[in-house]
Amino acid sequence: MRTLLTSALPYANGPLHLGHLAGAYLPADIYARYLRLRGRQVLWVCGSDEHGAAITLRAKKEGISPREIIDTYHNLNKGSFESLGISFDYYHRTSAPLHHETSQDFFKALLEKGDQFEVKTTEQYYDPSIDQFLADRYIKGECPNCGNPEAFGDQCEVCGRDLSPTELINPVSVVSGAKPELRETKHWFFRLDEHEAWLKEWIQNGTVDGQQLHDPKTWKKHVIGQCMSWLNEGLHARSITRDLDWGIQVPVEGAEGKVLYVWFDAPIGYISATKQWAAENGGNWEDWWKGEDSRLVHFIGKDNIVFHCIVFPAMLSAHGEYNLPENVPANQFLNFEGGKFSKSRGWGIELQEYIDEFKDFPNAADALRWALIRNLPEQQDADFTWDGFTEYHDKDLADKLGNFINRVMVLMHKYYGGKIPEIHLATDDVINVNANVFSSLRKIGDDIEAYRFKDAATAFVELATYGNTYLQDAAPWTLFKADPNDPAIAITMYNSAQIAAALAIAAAPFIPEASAKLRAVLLQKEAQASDWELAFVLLQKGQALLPSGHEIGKAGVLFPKIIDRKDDSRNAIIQLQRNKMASALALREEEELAAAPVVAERAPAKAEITFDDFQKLDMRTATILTAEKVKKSSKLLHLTIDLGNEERSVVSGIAKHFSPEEVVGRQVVTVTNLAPRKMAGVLSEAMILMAEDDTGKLQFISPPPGFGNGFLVS
Ligand code: B3M
Ligand code: ZN
Repeated sequence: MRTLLTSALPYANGPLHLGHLAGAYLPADIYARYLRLRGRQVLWVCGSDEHGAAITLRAKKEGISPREIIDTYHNLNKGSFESLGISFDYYHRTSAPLHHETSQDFFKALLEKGDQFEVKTTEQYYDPSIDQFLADRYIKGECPNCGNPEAFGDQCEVCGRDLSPTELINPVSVVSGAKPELRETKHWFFRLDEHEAWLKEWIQNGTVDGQQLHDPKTWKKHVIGQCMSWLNEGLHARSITRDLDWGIQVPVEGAEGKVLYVWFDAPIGYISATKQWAAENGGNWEDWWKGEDSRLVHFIGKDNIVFHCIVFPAMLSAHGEYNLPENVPANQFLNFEGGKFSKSRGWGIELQEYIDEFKDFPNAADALRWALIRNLPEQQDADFTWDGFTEYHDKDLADKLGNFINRVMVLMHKYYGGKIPEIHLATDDVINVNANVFSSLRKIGDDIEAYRFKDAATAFVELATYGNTYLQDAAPWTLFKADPNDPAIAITMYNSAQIAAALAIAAAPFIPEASAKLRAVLLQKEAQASDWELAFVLLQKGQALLPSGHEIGKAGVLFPKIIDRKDDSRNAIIQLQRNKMASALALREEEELAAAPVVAERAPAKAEITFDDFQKLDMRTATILTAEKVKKSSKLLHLTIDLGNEERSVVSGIAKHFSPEEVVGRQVVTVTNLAPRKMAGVLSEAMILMAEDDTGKLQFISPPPGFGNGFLVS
């Protein structure tokens, strides 16, 4: 069985930050490393996404070529990934000739089908001062609905209305400020609507033409929820060409000056990366994409779900022969210290910034990976904090993992000169430890295979805790004082060595640098591709990972604690980050003060109630699992919420303020004991609490990040 993994191709027009890493790269890296360690055939491709209007416009604004931009960021992002141990098998780029050719061939194959495209001529805004048609986002004007003078060509961010550029009053080009002209232009539209029926069946049931391709229970609920809200609204033909001078030429006569839309060519980038890898490493790229014994998994962030679960599968199916993804384990978003990552507001930390500023921090890559893994936004948005970084590092890596392995090494050298002692019979204790270590490795592996990376990390920490408890309870140092030849000491040390070796191996997907160091010291050989598989087989047979007589080396303190009274150097590196946050906050306060809005009048007070009245309310924390628009209503969203031990259907009047995609994964506070009632024909069994801000926009009342569901609010 081959496993082909892809991670979203980052745009090569800016640096990546921690949120990106936690979304589509770190989870895939854990998965890829684990499968390789199990001896499976894996190919993981990624690369830079180097086309699109954003790159073109930025180049125009800065007076440089798009090539300069993409070269800079391709190299920067590729290097950052490498420094953090992200182990792609191939990192390609979409400006490569092979990719252009592959994308054009794909387009031509669809064209030849005859029924996949529709060609339409429409009027679009053109900016004469830069000789370019303008993407919807690059036109601003007055909103016909609310009068906001700064509405965009695709949406008004004040009233939330979806717009088309021609609805704007007094439109101007965002790029040049010029007044755009309407000009006719011809485009190719992909008939996504033709694919709606089978996509629905596939997303909901995992079947295509009655054939079971995957088990939908293995997909994340928020992924299916987002897809279904799209599918239920109905799919439409989508334009897949653009009038731009940067990108892949549309390979049709009469289409000069037109390029493929970036979201058409980018996912094909996964295919061309596979081809390039095969060309350099030998192997047949088609086996990976078309083979019956190949599976395809896309790792992405939630903003890319529709493209990977609807548009690209439709393209693959339209082309024919290609496998569909077996899973798309998309992650939600990661915030930074309570806010969104924002370059302009100086909020967050970029990957390269971390690498540079933590260069003197021991195990910097592993420390960051670990903090992110413990707090991955797998089912709901998560929040990265430096407090969390410190705590996960010190409690898990230093106190549990590092401390245990260190004690085993020191004691083994002290009692037995570093050699695993002989034990003369497999006592119950030996059998027990073997079974526990085996089931722990299996649990970690099962969680990884089910894309539950946070649970896998928890199981890994539990194994370290088990080791510490085992050693502490057996207390060989006490026995040694009484009688250094007590056979119980040998059994304890033999068993502890097995636990330590299992930890060193199981650490590999999460903290690869530390794992490699530990494996070298404990196993006394270079880490091997299938170390996990070998360990698994040995343990299953009740055999030792480190047999009697095997000699282990020595390692110093692996993870020196950050909070350490005697050495403040690591904490000082983190303090620097806190200082940066403080200046960003101060700057923001100044700006906000300068632009202080007139405070809107607050709603008048309501009549007094008794405490007993208040006590009657049953309010609980919940997470929104799925969201879709209620048919024939512009105000209502139909949600399902997770209340910890049950799910409920809720109809909420927030559709004017939030799109369904925006609310999936949000944690909220709900009133759960209102009598159920039907709204627009849909049953509502709870109410979501919202607050209205100065501008009249509704905002969620949310518990702090990572809070559980179903907890009583009072
Ligand atoms: N470059 C968008 C993004 O980075 C896009 C992903 C392409 S994956 C084929 O969010
Ligand atoms: Zn508006």
